[in-house]
Amino acid sequence: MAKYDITQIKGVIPALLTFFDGQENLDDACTRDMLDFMMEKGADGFYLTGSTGACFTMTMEERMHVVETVINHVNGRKPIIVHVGDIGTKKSIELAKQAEKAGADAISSVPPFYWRFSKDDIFHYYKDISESVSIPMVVYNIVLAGIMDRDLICRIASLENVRGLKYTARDHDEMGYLKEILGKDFMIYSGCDEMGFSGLCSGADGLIGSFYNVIPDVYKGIEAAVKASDIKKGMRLQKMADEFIFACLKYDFPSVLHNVMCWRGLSAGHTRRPFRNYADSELDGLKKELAAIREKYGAEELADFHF
Ligand code: MN9
Repeated sequence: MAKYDITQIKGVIPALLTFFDGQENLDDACTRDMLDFMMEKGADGFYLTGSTGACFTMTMEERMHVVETVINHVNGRKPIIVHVGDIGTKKSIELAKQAEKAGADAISSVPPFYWRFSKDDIFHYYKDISESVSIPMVVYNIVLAGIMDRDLICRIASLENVRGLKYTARDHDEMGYLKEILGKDFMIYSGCDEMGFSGLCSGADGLIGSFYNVIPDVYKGIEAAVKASDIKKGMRLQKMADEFIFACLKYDFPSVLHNVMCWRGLSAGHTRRPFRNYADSELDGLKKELAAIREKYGAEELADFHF
């Protein structure tokens, strides 16, 4: 049973990586360790089996297994949003129903992709999925993908069970506008980690993204700075986070995140093909760059990384 109302789902929410073992099988023990680490560092909830979680490389059963493993382990301590997106509505409905049954607090989905679906097709995709369950739906709009415009988002947002939007973009005027017109109880999550500070300043209720797997604590600092109207501190932390992110993004994503998490003293598993796994020795340059960022900012937040 869902435990949290959508309006309680806020703060820093990792779009959870999926942790595989060396043979590309799901690694449940590793997943539990990673959840513990993130909760210790302040994660306010989890967004499962999204693109950071390599969902489109997984079978339906595997996606459901991750959902069950995470929900059982988190055990109501934090809210859980499950990404159920797929190109087939029927498959997404199946995933949505399982998520609800497993105890998820909300579902989410990217719009159907690959083929050029009409606006009506996309509207009906969200309608059919959101009406198949009683937990709320968070629409996921990656602005750069150019699939949904403002009118379509507002049309989808008028559906009864659609209660939030994950908005991934590098500018926030549109996001702020949507928050304004959709109202305070319609939750908006900023999805671009490089823009976390800006997102919160522009009215986002929370942050959902991939780097919160690795440095959730840095973003808790950003969130606290915004709450305290400490612009200087918020900007400094975001600048540091940006340099950290840009350094990592010179390598294949999300593969590299598994290695970077290991440098925090964790055993962060593997990704699966076609994503590649890096040998640590291939990442000496990245270690040097991240160490230099730590030095430049005198960053206590990065103190426990072994670079
Ligand atoms: O979930 C992620 N966006 C995409 C949101 O994967 C498209 C972000 O967290 C990015 O990975 C991050 C790095 O660019 O901002």
